[in-house]
Amino acid sequence: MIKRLLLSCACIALITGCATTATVTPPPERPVSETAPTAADAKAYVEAAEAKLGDLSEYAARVAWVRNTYITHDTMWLESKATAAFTEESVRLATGAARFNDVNTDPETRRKLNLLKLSLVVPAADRAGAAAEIADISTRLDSTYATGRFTHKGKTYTLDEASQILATSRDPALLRAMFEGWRTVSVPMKADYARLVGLTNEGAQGLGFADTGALWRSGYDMSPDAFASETDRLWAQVNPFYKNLHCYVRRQLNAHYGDAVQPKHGPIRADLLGNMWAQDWANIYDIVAPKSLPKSAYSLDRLLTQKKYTPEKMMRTGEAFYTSLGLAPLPESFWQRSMITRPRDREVVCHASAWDLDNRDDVRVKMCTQVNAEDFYTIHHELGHNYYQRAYKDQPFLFKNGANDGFHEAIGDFIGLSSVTPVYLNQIGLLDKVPDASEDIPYLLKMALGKIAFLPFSVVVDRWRWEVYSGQITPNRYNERWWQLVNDYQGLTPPGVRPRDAFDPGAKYHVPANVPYTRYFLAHIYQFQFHKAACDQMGWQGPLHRCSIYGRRDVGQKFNAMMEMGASQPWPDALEAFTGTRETDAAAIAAYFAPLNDWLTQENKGQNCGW
Ligand code: X8Z
Ligand code: ZN
Repeated sequence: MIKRLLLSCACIALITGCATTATVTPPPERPVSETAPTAADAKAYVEAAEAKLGDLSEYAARVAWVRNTYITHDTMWLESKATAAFTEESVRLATGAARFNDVNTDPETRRKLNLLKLSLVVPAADRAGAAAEIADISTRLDSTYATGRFTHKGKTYTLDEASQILATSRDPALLRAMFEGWRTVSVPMKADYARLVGLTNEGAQGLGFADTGALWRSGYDMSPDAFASETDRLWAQVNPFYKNLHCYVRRQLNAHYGDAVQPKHGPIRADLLGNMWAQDWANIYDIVAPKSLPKSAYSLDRLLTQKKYTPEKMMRTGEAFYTSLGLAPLPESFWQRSMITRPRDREVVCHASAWDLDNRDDVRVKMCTQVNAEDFYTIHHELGHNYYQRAYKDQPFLFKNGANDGFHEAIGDFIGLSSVTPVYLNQIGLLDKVPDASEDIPYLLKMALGKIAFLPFSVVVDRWRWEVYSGQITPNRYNERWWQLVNDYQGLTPPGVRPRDAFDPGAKYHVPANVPYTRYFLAHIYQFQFHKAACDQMGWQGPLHRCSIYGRRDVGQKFNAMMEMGASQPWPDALEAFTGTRETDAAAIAAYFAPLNDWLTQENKGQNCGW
């Protein structure tokens, strides 16, 4: 997951730059005469800027790839230099774009001038040294996270090892140790992070935004305030369902662990939910599985191991889903250059990401894949980024991006929804027999532990950052406010009192890496809109959770047409092209989970829900 100049998809090529490699013509300098700029000047400015950024981006992406797949003092140095040079250039171009503010340009040029500003996810002020300091801090934060280790009872743990224990152990003391241990890694990040907030705010203000949070909220073809209200509206739509799930899960955890570990009332202990950030609860399915229903007939985790899947085979299986929709196979270079397992002998950024190194064909995935259901899904997620990148590669440079960042995150998740259906797993020989309707509730519950549990987490991360950037939260309240938000939205509590020096937000990748997170909240709404639209297009009559689009070239063609638009139009146009609607709406996710929500409502009768 890496920053990119253009709205910074978690997973698109970082466009940092090295000024010394630039060979293209620079954009026209400020005219010497005071004559007002014309629409033609604006168009020429944008074209020159695109040529320059396009050229710089390949160098930058390759430097970033090397640092991400081989963290050393020297690769950090290189990346930091490249990022600084690129940020300086981008700030110069974005600032220069302001002189066309009052020019009546053609719509395409106007959109590009705007995108030029919005592309700076971590903006620097237009003064000597600002970009360099930001780049230095960013690379250091990201590398501190990636190389983080802690010890417990004499043994050293990486994030993958601690996560594995959180997923499988049912020993509350050990779970707590892993949860707290990982959070020691972010303690030293706090001062850097606080400094970075001030520096990027200065940059955002230089570009005309109130602060960095307002800049991030401006990438959705509406005002930043309207966007914040939009996320409130969507959260309100799904919140009752989350409360239902929370209530049911808390009761099962209480039954399993007893009152001393998980009380009947109040928030849930965050380390009991099977994931380091309690953002995905699917790993505790065994604890919450409905006792009143037949035991689930299969576990994808077990099937993958039984059928001897390897990370490469999982990746090939993911590709085959996309090609079944009529999309082209991945280029040979993908297989040669991707990093799909953790290398034995060097430090890397393990957090999964998908890259576009040359804005054309050199797409790759970087992942420390493990053979389990979670990574099977993540592979489909990452490949979605790569297929989007390939679809819009013929767009002009500033439009080579998602319709918005939520779209970029939703593509692969939409495919992922079909890729875990029993009917598809049966078609590819992973599952011998498709279970009957008695497995619908267990299946939906498993899905909800992933998808519904995630929603409030994805709200918390950026609520916290928006408040940090606006100055509402100062460093002395960083951690306290984080847990307040976790309590309010997720209804969770840490397993014990947090130390005074803790900086727990830094223990989540996207905070040190400065990747905006609301994209994932949106993606969790969009992917169900895509899924429902696709199933409707197929004439699917059954329940949505049983629908799989595998092999449907008709759906693939229409979907690719939307992806080919890239960022060339406001996102409602893209949404409309595939789904027929211009609104983000939680009705599709609600329809998908409706049978489960009804079942949970019954199960929770008489319970004192909430916290
Ligand atoms: O960061 C990711 C992807 C890369 S864009 C692996 N995700 C979020 C996370 O891990 O926190 C996917 C789901 C949410
Ligand atoms: Zn992603």
